[in-house]
Amino acid sequence: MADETTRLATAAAPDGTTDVPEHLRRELEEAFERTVGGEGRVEPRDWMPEGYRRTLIRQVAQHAHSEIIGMQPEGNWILRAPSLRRKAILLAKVQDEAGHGLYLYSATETLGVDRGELTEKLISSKQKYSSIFNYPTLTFADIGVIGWLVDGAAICNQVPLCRSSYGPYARAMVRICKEESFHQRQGFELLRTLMAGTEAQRAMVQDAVDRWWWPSLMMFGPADGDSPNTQQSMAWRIKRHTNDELRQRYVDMSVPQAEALGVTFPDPELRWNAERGSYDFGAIDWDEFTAVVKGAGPCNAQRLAHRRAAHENGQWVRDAASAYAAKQEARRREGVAA
Ligand code: BYC
Repeated sequence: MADETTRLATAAAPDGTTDVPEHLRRELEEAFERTVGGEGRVEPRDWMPEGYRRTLIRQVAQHAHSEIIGMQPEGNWILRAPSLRRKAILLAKVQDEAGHGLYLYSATETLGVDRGELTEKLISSKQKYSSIFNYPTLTFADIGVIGWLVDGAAICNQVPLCRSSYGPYARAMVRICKEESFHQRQGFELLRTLMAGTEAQRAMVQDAVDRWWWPSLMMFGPADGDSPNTQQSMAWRIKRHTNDELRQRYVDMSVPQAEALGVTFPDPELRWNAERGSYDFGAIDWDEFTAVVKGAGPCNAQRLAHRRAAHENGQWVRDAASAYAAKQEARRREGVAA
């Protein structure tokens, strides 16, 4: 962000608080607006409005939690993958998701919150994660469909976030999107292999597509008219497109891929609209979306219980790491004193 703003922020609030005199606050706000409006990047030490900081913490933390919880539906199939090759691919993908969660938690920490604090909020249901991970993975075709559709939706949603106004988030998204592209291709390749197999394998793919299509459309969030955060997030250039714009882009991208694969989407109203130059599609079941977001999806309880148990089982690792860090610090001090 502009040096000017950093200088102002430091002069105004050397202790890092946002409690600055009124005349300086106006200057800071104007400089912030100039940076965001001019496609500049806001960096961690720059002054920023409290609402901007809180919105980012909310969105990036939810995103990080989604990556971490998102390991569970696919992790379910690691031990049952049908070949060593498929097992190695799936293992690498799930590890990538853990990495994405870590980049995103790190980005969130630059906003002054601690990862431990965010984890507590996740496991006590005070913060959300994506609705999509509350559905079960019933067959190995689900692994292909998650790669193709869920990662496909993630790419649609996340590529524009590489241009998000907050520097650490935008930079984390660049690497995440590259890896998501690979994930999507592996999913598509898995499904192509199954589609070239037996009748039963093709039916298994179609069944998985039928179960995942509508939930994947819900990943983009509520319709624009019901999205309380979009307008402000767009003005701050945290989000670059509305939920409905990205959902439409995803539908338009997915239909030709489904045709190439030889599967159909479970939507009788899905058809090309030449006037709009886009596909029309049927109504999303927003009652289902709301229920899943509120915790009543098929796997919400299981996902959270598993995450909670993993956190508790990892306590000894955190204790050991803290004890080691304290010992190193004490040695460093002794060395300095000697
Ligand atoms: N599920 O005003 P809105 C992945 C919440 S990771 C649950 O439109 P916003 C992957 C929303 O948080 C996928 N909650 O919000 C990982 C808000 O609640 P609060 C995750 C949802 O933030 C592993 C309320 O509904 N991707 O792809 O402007 C393997 C109102 O919504 C959902 C990201 O997080 C949902 N689907 O827009 C494979 C991307 N949708 O907080 C793949 C980054 C909405 O006000 N995030 N809500 O109580 C975003 O782009 C935006 O946060 C969203 C929502 C488009 C998701």
